[in-house]
Amino acid sequence: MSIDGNGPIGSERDRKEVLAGRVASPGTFFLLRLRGLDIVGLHNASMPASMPPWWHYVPRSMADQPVRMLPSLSVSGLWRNRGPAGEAWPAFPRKPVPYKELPLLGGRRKKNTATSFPSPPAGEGNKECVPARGASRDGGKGTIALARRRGRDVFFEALRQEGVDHLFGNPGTTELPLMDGLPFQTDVRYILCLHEDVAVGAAMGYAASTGKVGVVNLHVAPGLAHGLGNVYNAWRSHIPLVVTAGQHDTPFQFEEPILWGDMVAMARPLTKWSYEVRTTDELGPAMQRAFKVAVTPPQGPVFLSLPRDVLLEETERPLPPPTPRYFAPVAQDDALRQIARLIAEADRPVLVVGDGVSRSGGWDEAVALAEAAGMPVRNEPLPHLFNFPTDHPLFLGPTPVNRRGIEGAFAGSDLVLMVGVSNQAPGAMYDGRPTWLEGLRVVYLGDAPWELAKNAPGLMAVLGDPKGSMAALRGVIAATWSAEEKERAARRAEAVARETEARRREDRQLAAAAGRAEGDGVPVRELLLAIQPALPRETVVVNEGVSNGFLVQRYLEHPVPGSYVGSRGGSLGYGASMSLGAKLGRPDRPTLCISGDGALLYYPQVIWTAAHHRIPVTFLVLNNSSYRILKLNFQAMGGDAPARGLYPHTDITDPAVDFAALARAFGVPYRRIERLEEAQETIAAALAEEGPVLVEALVERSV
Ligand SMILES: Cc1ncc(C[n+]2csc(CCOP(=O)(O)OP(=O)(O)O)c2C)c(N)n1
Ligand SMILES: [Mg+2]
Repeated sequence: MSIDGNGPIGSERDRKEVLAGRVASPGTFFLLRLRGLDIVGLHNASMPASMPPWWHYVPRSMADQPVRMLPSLSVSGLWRNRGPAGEAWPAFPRKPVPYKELPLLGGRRKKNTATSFPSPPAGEGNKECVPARGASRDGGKGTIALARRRGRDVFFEALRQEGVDHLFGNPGTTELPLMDGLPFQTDVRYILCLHEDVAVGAAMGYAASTGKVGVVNLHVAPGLAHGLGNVYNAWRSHIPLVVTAGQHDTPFQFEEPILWGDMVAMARPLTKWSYEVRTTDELGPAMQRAFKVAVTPPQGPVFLSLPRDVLLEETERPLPPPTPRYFAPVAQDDALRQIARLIAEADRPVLVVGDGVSRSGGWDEAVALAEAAGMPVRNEPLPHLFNFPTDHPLFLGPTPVNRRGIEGAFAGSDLVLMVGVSNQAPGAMYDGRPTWLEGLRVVYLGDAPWELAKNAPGLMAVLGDPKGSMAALRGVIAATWSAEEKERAARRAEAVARETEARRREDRQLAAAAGRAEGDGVPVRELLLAIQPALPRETVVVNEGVSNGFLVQRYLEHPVPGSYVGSRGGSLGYGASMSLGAKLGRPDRPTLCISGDGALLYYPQVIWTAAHHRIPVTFLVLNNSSYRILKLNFQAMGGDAPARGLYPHTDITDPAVDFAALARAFGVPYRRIERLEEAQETIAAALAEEGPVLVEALVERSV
């Protein structure tokens, strides 16, 4: 629950306030003062009829908890200094009582002092919620919960059941029923974003950093339209999202009121499932299905339209329990044997790891497979994630996005094993030939059937969970390769390791020689090499570097799972937005967001959300005062304008954007990198700040 929009109950701040407050147990209720409000909860007990519906149940897992755990638990109700019937609650004593001396409800002291709620065991379903005795349907046995509560409370129950603790959104009148429920639940923190596309991007970042589903609530039709850029990115990047939007009351829609639109149709082409919930009874099952569809491979966004009446009306229907989602159909043994044979017979096999590897949790399996088979490794082009430790001796680097780059990357390879790769054309420039090389001998393995061999035909397309299938493939290699074949693989691995080491030496020399190269601004490659030592290993780099995006992939390390977050969609305005959710999902990891100036200027108000909710992201803007990529692409296209040195409407000058003023406007500190030697220290200092910081680097402009 968020009170006054200041974050969820359970924060350190609450702990201090509870220390200063007092819990009393008048009968079976508990009472405490938090953030200046008197909060009353019902503790698995009899239930006055005058209570509003959300009091009718408490989670079973809470029923036995001593009240001293309250800061991490659900509080069932909230009142401002009076009870539901208007009567005054007992006054709080003036003198604080120490936290540990708070009386325990039910008198039982549990050893368990965990700070989070255990989720119900699979199959227990709604036994998690026990009704108040007066409200139960089974003579008070308390085993089924048929509590009446509003639709919007069911919405929050669904989030809690999925372990989703952040909801990103931008509200309007049609979202007020949901907002009205926010103060009465403790599990979800609402993050206010000042544009719907920011909210969707933040949910994407949250999904990327937690592996959970990102949930976002948008305003009705035009609000959804605002968010579709990032829904597009999520769709191309296979990011599991439950995108919701408020809709007008079902009977009102006939009149086509202001802001109304057919949102189901709007969202359909970019989602796996798009649906308008018709009744409050249907809401729980619809939420359950939405989560299921979003996470089933290939993952992706789903959309639910939530009419106001659906959220405001009451239902007794229990929320369906989550279906345990265990997805591990390992590729068939016969197929794995054929793949193992193809690798054994190849001279220069290469492994390409795609986002499906990270999503299946398969980093270790990819490393073990590459080592066993002596295969050098590349990350897939235009990745959403990095899928192999970049500091591993077998790692060759990222894959370029255009035909020429791909030709170079795979020159001489006689077998490419692509695991968990999205097979889209990753670049935006067509040069008259297919991006993926005809004639390349490719084996596809992954859990997204549509992607397998989608563009270039291959030797084999094999359906299977990346993690499990790579582990099994390694097993087949170990069991079936001859000693000679294993020896050959080991020699290959050694040769690759030597190449990798030579490349790393070159990088270090570049970094050391940097500084001399500065012409019309700080050179970006050298800038990245210079800041690398300031980045702790756990750092999450969110990349929207656009013309410099490939350098971010290539010259920064992404050594552990989750180190890199990008988008496969290319709809600008995702980076800074995603970094909000990425940091909220993993507050323990330093988060550096690298954006082009043009990219950041899609939604500079992201910085306000970071400041308001105190989300300590370092925003590094690579300011070249231009849409540089468009100049480069103009040159590649060879049009009439660039032949005369003209690049119409690609400069962000006159006036130049004042990023220092922008930082000031949103209330965050500002730092500037004008020279390469300032870079490392500036980034280290920014990352060490407690809150968000905007760092502007004046980078080279030349094309
Ligand atoms: C929503 C959206 N609108 C427009 C574009 C077209 N576009 C692609 S790159 C780019 C410019 C990016 O400029 P900047 O972020 O400064 O990066 P730079 O090219 O300078 O490195 C634009 C406008 C896009 N990809 N997405
Ligand atoms: Mg730029």
